[in-house]
Amino acid sequence: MANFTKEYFRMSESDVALYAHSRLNFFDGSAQLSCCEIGDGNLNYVFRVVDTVSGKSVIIKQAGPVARISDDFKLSPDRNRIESEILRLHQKLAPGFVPEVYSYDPIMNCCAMEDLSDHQMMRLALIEHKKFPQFAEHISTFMANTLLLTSDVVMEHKEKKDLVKNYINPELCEISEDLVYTEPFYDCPRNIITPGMESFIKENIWSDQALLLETAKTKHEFLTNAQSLIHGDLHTGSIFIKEGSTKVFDPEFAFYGPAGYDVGNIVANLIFAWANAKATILDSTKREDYCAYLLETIQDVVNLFSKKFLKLWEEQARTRVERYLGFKEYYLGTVLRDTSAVAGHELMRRIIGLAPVKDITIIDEEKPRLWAERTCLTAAKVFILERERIRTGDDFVKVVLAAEKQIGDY
Ligand code: SR1
Ligand code: MG
Repeated sequence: MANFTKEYFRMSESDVALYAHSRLNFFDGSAQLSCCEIGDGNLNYVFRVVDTVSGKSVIIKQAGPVARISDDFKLSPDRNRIESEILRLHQKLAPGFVPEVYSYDPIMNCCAMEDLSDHQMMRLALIEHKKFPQFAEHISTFMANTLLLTSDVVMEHKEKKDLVKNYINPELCEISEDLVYTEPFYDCPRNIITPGMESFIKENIWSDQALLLETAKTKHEFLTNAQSLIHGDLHTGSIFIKEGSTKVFDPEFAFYGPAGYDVGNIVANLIFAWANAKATILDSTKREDYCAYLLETIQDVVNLFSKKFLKLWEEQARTRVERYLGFKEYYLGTVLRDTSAVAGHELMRRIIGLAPVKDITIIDEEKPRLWAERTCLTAAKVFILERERIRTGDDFVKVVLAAEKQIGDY
């Protein structure tokens, strides 16, 4: 029988069923366990274990030594510790918005957590054109709480520095430094480019010196601004959702970085859903209705986040310095500036880089697909170049509508 207490190995489905029986204090002795690998992410192995007698179930997530998407990425399994600890911290800071973690195992580099099979991955739900009217409320609370309450605005500075140390995450950060901030901006062999997009990308992205200069600035902001303990990969594939419930998971990229990184990722991924809807819903009334809902959601996410961030600041700012007149508005302005830049980077890197998103790759007709990619890249440029003026929900939506107008119909 496999020994789970001595040395790490990558578990098969049957190993995981045995592991759940012998190592988790979760199932009865009489349980009949079945196990299935259900992960479709780029990095890890995710197993669902079900007791066919009682119906009880659990998720076990194991980190491998290399990424699933490519052996190029050798990754410390410490990411599983970071993920388990951050989920527990997020549960304290934003109760109800994360799955419950039952255990973390530093030998097998795996954690056991709540099975959210009654929810759906948000990206897939948006591709099915479902609406979630409470999402903006939920995610803005999650982001305002987790980002402000882990910052120097609220935390005692030495305690905050302890967290900076504990969540140093060099290998996962390197992935974002390369895939988000570097590779989309030159003809990198790892980039995946849709046939028909080559000349658009060369002319509009790789040859634009002003844009390249701004990406150097935003990359160094990401490298050096230890502002908040960020989720670090807050796209719609890191969210489980159902009517009335939003659960954020997968915080293995967490580290102390710019708060706007999380907000910008949410905005960009809602724009991918919008581009998908524009390109795939044939009925014009349904299309315009769903697209309007997504734009309104983007607007609400930005505006509600700003409102909640300022309110929480008033309630929780720690010292007199943070209460000087005008400082909180100045600080929020820098977070929104970074939100804009990151929205631009996320849009670029999912169209040009190694890790595309299904919202776009699922568009199988050529013309709408090229339209979606060009529109996203056009908006992305503005988000990066004009980030100093983009501050409100309305500003974000106007960038999307202007890009749509500029590219025209497909
Ligand atoms: C090598 S990992 C590629 C991407 O998948 C993750 O979800 C992150 O977004 C990362 O950039
Ligand atoms: Mg992930």
